[in-house]
Amino acid sequence: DSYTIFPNPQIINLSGQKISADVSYKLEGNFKLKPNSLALLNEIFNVQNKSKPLTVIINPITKTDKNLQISGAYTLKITAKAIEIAVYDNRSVFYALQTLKQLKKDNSLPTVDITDFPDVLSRGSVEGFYGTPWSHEDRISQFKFYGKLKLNTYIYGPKDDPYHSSPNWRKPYPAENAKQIKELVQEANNNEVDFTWAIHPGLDIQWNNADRLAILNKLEWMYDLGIRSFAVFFDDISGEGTKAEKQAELLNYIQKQFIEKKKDVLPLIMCPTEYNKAWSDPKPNTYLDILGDQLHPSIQIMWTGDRVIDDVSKADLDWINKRIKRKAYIWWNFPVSDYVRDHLLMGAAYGLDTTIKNDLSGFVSNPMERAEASKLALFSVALYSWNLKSYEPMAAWHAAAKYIMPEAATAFQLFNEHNSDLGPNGHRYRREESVIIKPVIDSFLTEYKNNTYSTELATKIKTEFERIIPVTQELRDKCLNKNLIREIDPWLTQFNLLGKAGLQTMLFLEAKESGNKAMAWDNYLKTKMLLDSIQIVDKTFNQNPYQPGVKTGSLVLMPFVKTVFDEAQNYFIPTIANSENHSTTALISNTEKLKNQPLQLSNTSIAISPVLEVLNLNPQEYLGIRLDKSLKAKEFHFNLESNNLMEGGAFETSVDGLNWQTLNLEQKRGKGSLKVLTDGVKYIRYKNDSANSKSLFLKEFKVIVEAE
Ligand code: LOG
Repeated sequence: DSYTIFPNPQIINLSGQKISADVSYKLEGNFKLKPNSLALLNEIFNVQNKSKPLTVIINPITKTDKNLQISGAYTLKITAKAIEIAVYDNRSVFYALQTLKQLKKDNSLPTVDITDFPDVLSRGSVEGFYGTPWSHEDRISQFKFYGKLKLNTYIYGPKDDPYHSSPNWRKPYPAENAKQIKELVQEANNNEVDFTWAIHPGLDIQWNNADRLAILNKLEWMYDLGIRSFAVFFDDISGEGTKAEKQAELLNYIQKQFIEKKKDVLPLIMCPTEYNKAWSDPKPNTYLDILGDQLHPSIQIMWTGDRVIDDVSKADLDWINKRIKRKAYIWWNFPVSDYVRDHLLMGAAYGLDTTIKNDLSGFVSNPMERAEASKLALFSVALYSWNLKSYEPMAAWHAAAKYIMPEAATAFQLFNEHNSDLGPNGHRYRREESVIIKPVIDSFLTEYKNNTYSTELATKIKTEFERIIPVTQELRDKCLNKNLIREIDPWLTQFNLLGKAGLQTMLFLEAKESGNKAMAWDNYLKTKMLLDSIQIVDKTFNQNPYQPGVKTGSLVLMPFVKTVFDEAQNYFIPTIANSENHSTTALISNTEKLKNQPLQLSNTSIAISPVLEVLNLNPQEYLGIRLDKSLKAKEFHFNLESNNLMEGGAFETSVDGLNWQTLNLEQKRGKGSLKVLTDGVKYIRYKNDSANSKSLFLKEFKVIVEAE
């Protein structure tokens, strides 16, 4: 028999024997169990069968092994005579029993000797995304999942909770929210999860006594709700709030006046303003060094890597740890999708260095606003952060699909395989997708362009589309987790349509190859209808104001279907091909931060994809759009959320990109629009003509167009 335990124990020796677990148990030893562990014991054993109870002995760890001096560490020895468990703390008992539960198969337990401990002290998630915060039910469900997978940390910090951030961080939660938070802390405790509550005061904090008391008051209120772990976030702010000395002073004040006085709270965590290398000042004695020198040594500092969204490597950690003079607490921005909201991030969790266990103090993942779907990636985070060197991303990804949806694992895996990449995005973070079929598609297209039709390759591609079509129905029918299905439902609809459209394109090619023009025409029309349906789904569901729509198979499968479809269109009606012409449409800007920001293009509009974080425009910097020469600008809509946009700043248009005219327009707090634009305008931009840097938010920058 083989036993797979998630996460993988550090040392496990199976001796090949089995004992019955269909019996009751008798507790011995001198470690007092908490109700959550007692409940687990009662679940594992058959308490009705009192005939020959198994002796379960639980004692504190006596071994001097340094590895076992960490919360959650345990040893577990099963022999024919007894189950002996040694523990570091309550969490250890709970984890030893989670392992025991996973070892139980067909009412028996293997005789085994396990020594187990986590590589990373704090492991879990940071609910730190923009968008709709998780629901109460979502969070409860997360904690149950974390308990089973030995994740011990949840940091509460949804950007769009007004009581976590501005405007209400100074105020107590309304009664209903407070009640829910109390319940959540309970549920977290039951699952040995530390519930960390974070405050995000930096958007409007004043560095005065009133505001530091406001923070202490808020932390007190949260303490009264049961919170015993706290964080202060300074990410995504500008102006006064960003000063390193002031932040350090405030945090040290909280450390002295609150953390040290309470005695029963965990070390304070902070997220810096410069939370990744790309956005940090590289010069010595600047922001990060100031935090490193001045912050009380027991305060943990979060870090996202070389960039906002990035892999995690030894070199990054060496760089940052030296500056902050402590081990970084990793805030991993995966599978968060708040900057690519039309995509689901169901890919494998790869890009994580497996040699850095001694270089980090925590590892938390920022997930998607879709809580249940995020469990796929969080499963891998649990495996990685518990036992780095045994982590294999692909194996973990497959295991995750089986763990989360045993009732339809193969179908779920296929869905995940084709819903991994993010599409082009300002952070330049991409994931591989459709890796099994991609080489087949590439070879097929190469041969096809050389006028060779490979029946063998075509059949393989067709089979893949045929496998995709029934996945949607299967998942909707079989999946027991209804919330998961609700979250991904529009993508399921789209995935089915993609399968059908793909199949029709392959049938088109077959018919064309065999010279059956009527059949080819029929398949072309069917493909067209399916592509129209895909378009309608994209314009109907998930209509958020950032990246509206529903994209599936966007890296490999969809582009393939479109390529073949264009081919078909050209074959029958060459004149109507390429109705949307955006060939020279582009974003124009001289600021580094927008270098990779994508445009959102349609037949009727061009928009810069909104940016979530503050954008600092230095003097003379601009941002705007160039229209393709075939297009005429009709209207202009913008929202740059700023109170001083027009003080030394202006909107300008140009015909040639060289000579610029100032636009006269109405705006309020950086928001406005203009109905008619002069004929011939091909460029439109906002420019900072002042002597100072300007902070704004790129919420909307959109030109309505029509063909010239
Ligand atoms: C925010 C975070 C957001 C994420 C991805 C940090 C520390 N802060 O760029 O709230 O979910 O990136 O968009 C962030 O990552 N800012």
